[in-house]
Amino acid sequence: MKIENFLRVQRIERPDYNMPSWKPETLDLTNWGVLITGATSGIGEACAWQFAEKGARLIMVGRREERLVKLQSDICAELGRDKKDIVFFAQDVSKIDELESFAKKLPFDCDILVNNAGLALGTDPVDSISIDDVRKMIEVNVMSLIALTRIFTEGMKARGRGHVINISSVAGIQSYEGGCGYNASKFAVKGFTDSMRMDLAGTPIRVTTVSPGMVNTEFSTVRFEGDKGKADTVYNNIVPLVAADVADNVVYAATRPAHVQVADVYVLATNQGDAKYTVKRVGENLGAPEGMASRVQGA
Ligand code: NDP
Ligand code: 8X3
Repeated sequence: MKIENFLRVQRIERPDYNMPSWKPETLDLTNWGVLITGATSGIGEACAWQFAEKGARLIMVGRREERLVKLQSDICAELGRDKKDIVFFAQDVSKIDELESFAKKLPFDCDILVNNAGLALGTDPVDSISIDDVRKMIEVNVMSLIALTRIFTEGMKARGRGHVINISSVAGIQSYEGGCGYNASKFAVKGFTDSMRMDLAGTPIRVTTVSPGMVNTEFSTVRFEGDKGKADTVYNNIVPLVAADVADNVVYAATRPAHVQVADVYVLATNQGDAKYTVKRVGENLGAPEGMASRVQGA
């Protein structure tokens, strides 16, 4: 439908749009090319599944090639998709000098860029933080995201469609002790994304940040250098988000009608009030009064 007609139908000729039966027309992602960085685990992997389920073509990126091989074959088998539409590249996105040539190898256009690859390293205070670790966080969380955005927005602009979805964090909204390197990187993501949204305001390209709180993925295991026991204490006696919850937010933003730009999705676990200082470890009933736990899920 032409945009003029679409707007007329949406805004003028649809007297029923306040009725309970009205649903927004969602964007059909069939054959849209979605590039997801950090698709080998956690939020990126969950995004791959949910975008594939919507009919999008995928370019899945990460360093662990064996995981990408398996993910490609699992998605194709489970969803009946063709391997030529669900492709992967083993690429370290922090190798900024390689990204231009990486982009030239892609078999189809990137219409939706999900800048998800990222990590936190350590919880040391500022006077003992490892500068090497900070550099790694800035390179992956910030520099690669900026470089990939620079590379792909040019084509999106020329083709007249596109969406950049940057995975930020509650850590980009609120700082906490022991987070200075990671906080710096995620505040940078937020600053960059808000600014680029202004740069692209005159185009059909939409720009979104998704800013989650606690999500139980490999994130904390990476942060604590593989110490799973330490990682598990982060999620002790609290029901955290899972990767699919965040992927659901990402796909929500991507599937809104073309004139709707979800600027930011800030999503926390129910028993989390902020990044670290209001985390109520009240267990599986989410803090419902004794005997009322079954009501939590809507029963
Ligand atoms: P995971 O550790 O499960 O996933 C991180 C992903 O990033 C992996 O696929 C990893 O792939 C990829 N990655 C890391 N470094 C590189 C690199 N140099 N090149 C390419 N890919 C890389 O964590 P999450 O899924 O939780 O994290 C995803 C994003 O969500 C991150 O940006 C994180 O900061 C953010 N986030 C996470 C939260 C949480 O509580 N879990 C909360 C808020 C935000 P590989 O190692 O194979 O390269
Ligand atoms: C990851 C969540 O709380 O460790 O972005 O910063 S947190």
